[in-house]
Amino acid sequence: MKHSWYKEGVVYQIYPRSFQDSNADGIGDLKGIISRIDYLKSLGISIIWLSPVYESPNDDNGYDISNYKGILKEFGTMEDMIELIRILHVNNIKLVMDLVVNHTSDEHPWFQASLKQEKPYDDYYYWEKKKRNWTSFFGGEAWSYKEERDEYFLHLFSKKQPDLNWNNPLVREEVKNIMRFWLDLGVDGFRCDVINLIAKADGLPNGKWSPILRGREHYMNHPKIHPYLQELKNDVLSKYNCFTVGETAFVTPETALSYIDENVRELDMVFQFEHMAADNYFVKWFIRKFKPMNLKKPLSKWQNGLLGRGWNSLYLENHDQPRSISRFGDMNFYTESATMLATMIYFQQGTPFIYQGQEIGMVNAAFENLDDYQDIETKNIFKLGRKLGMSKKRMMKKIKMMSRDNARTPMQWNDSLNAGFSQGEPWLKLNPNYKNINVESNQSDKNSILKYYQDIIKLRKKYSVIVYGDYQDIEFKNRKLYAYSREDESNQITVICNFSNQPISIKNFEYLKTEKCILHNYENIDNLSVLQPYEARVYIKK
Ligand code: ISL
Ligand code: CA
Repeated sequence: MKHSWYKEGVVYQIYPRSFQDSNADGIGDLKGIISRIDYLKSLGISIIWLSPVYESPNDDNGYDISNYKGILKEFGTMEDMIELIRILHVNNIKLVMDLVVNHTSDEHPWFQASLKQEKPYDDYYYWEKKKRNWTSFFGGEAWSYKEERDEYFLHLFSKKQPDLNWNNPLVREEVKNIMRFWLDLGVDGFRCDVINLIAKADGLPNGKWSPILRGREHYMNHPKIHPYLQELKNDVLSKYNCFTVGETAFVTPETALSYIDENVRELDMVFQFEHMAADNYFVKWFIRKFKPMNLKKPLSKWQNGLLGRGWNSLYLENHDQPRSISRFGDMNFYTESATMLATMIYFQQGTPFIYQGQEIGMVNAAFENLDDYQDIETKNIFKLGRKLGMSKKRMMKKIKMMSRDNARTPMQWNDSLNAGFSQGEPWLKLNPNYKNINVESNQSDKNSILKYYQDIIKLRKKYSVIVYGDYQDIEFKNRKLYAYSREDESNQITVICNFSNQPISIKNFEYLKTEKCILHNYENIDNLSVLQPYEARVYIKK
């Protein structure tokens, strides 16, 4: 694989609303982020992905943008933003912005003008006399009526997130213009929100029957997307030293390669979602019991599927997903399972993405009361479930496990008021466990999860085999074990993870006794041929 800075870096995702508040209004902000740069440096990360900070009515916490070139007042000013970019760069940290261009807010001036059929905006969105039967990602219909035009418009997400009409060359010019604006300010790339949904089939036909996302065959990875992405690449991205990661639900390695193959590179990498279904039936509300094999299978499929052809993104968490320890770990082996999960994912081939709080072992908040949740998706799904006849209890059980707010509770810095996040009333309740789980408690414990993340990042910088080496599964059929090797011309490493709460015998790995263990998550290795519960080890051939 060709070498690049974004392949060698480690990305840290900041959800600004919940990271650090600087002025006691209960909402995280840009000045708050600036005040925490030392922490980010000490973690060792080299790239930040910042979730949206643009002007927005906040129907979907900033993923509904009303001004792409303005900063939401709650987060600060454009001066703060420019200062953040400057100071990150001084500290050798790059910044990737969230580019949300499948849709805008309905309060964006383009939509307001489109409503009034003002030229040239009349055709910036999808307007139809007859509604289609498509359903939305957040539940309910995806086509809604507007009296002003006596027409229906498309919104794959909330009613306040109308989809942009990418057929319109003017829309594409607007997007390129936004990208240039931010790249010229110095940002180093984009995380492209739901980018594989931007192209819709001509004529917007009705969808075939489906219990979820009816109509999706007319917009998911639609072939028309490729010329659009190539246009962005040729006219803008290729002119800057930047990278893109596309958020692409519903892709296989094959579809992904149509975007990211080293010879195509419409996008530099994608977020795939197949391993996020390890505890559900592809729709997170259809929960199934977690089985390690259901995590290992898709991860290995992606490692093998992209090998030598495309670059992976490595993640277990983001602002849309519940906390990974709660999903895939074990609270009875809290530190062990958290560090095992980190070993399992971050020694694979690809760029690591760490979501804020993951590195200190934050877990699901699992609030009991619906009123404690703020997320529009959570609220909508509750209503929908009730409408379909499901009991309150059943719906709350799902929400406690799967709500996006599990990942959005404020960052836990210390055990003081509001975990050091804010001197005011936080916009979303804290996880009450912040007294024990926080940055400071991690910093003062030499065996903490945070220390382990720091060690992983240091190792990645030291051994390029961790970045670029080829991946190969070991004993794939063993359901309690996740083991693999990474290899390049000069080095070979072996990663072994016990994915169970029982000791397991690993006699076949005795050959490792001649190799050097560079990382493990127990104080000592008592017995080379037995892995303790959730034990993880990384060996390098001497
Ligand atoms: O969050 C999800 C499931 O709980 C996903 O279906 C999610 O909506 C989808 O991956 C798209 O996510 C992105 O776009 C949304 C926004 O709400 C998410 O926060 C964002 O990551 C609309 O912009
Ligand atoms: Ca604030």
